[in-house]
Amino acid sequence: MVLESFSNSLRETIRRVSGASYVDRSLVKDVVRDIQRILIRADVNVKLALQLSRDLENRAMSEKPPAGMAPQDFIVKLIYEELLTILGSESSLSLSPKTIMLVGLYGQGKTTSAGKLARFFMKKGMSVGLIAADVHRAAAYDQLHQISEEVGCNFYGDRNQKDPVKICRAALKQFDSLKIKIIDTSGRDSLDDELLEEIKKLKDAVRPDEVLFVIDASVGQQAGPQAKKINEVVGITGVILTKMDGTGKGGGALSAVAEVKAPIYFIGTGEHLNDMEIFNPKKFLSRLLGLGDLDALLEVAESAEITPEEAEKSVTRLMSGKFDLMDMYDVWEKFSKPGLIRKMIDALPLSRLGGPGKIDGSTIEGAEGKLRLYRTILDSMSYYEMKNPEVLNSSRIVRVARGSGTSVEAVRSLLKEYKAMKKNIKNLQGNRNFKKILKAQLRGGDLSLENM
Ligand SMILES: Nc1nc2c(ncn2[C@@H]2O[C@H](COP(=O)(O)OP(=O)(O)OP(=O)(O)O)[C@@H](O)[C@H]2O)c(=O)[nH]1
Ligand SMILES: [Mg+2]
Repeated sequence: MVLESFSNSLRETIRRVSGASYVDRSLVKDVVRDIQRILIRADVNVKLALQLSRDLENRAMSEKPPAGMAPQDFIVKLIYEELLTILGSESSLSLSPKTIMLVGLYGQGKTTSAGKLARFFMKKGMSVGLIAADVHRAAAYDQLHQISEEVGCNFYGDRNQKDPVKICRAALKQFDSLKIKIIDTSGRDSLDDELLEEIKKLKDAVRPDEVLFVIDASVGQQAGPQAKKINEVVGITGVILTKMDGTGKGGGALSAVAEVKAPIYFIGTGEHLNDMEIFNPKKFLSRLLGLGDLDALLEVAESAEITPEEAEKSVTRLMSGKFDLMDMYDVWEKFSKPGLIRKMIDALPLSRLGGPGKIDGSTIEGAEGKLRLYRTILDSMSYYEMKNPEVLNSSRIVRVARGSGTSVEAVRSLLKEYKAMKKNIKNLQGNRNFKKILKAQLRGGDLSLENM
């Protein structure tokens, strides 16, 4: 995977910051130096790496953590925010009808991406036409034609026509009723005036809504100047970063993206036409850093309601494994606001939950309803029972069920859940990341251990 070593070293740095007993000038200096070295090693443009590390240092030295946020977490937040500036703004390609022109050098993945885009829009129920405007490579026509058959979309090409402008004019006329038109253009092995001239002419004639720059994630330092030049000539509106499944350093392509300041819309993750993902810079970076949806966590932490000391106390108690029904009640009473379970789950790294899509809306609604029911049951227990759940035998269970106006099954299911929760907490003991998430959630007044 591209960026793997980049990711590993960044994670290492994050771990070092999180694990530091306090934050001082020398830690900040060390971290800034680390980040700078990691960026340069990943092939990020030196100027950009220096700028970023300088900004990071300035912010770390001058800004104060918001109330309730530990200085360590604050430094992690700054690293995250500064790295995000390289990845560009968050923006997705709209689904309105449009003409898209793909540009880039030889072999970067333009033709493949044209097919992937076609499939993407087809899946959204939109009609698509692919236009073969690469007049230089003899096999280009056949390649795109074959892709259009695989995708099941319209195709326009003319083997005998050597002027891409004429091809596009005819194609757009024929495709007038289609929602999406995608133009595949020629590449060159280096950026020459001929290519620039060709794509400029084409752009002026066609006036596409989007000019997408296709770039292989593993290209090195030459990526920046290439992107800059193409941007000057045709104005890049978005980027498709291909071959993210490859073994490159990735920093060169990212520098190019930072240079043109256009959003990355998609990343290519394989040769197959399904291997394309919508790019979300925040999610991508959080994954790279191994932090789950850090942004959501930080938002929660920022709306601090209880003091860090209180949060620390609760977390320490939960993590100690001494967890009785009183604790469970405490947690539920404090944190059973509607909507918060979703937030908590969304903020967790997906891997810990067994992959995306596992937890849907109805599960969450169910969890919230159950939470209310369980609180009613707990209200009918004595303090002694809550501190010593093991004394809850059949007769006590019947009494609690009656007292709370619920059922024996409901009480038993609460006890079952309590046991499972206790076991989960035991299993998660010592997991630093979990502790951090928990702490942040507690500070924000949001916690449910349901579904974990
Ligand atoms: N692994 C991987 N391979 C890719 C990806 N995208 C494209 N490729 C491969 O890269 C090679 C070049 O892709 P093309 O789509 O032909 O590139 P192009 O920019 O159209 O190339 P020219 O038309 O020659 O300028 C092909 O072998 C593709 O299968 C990707 O995301 N991952
Ligand atoms: Mg091509």
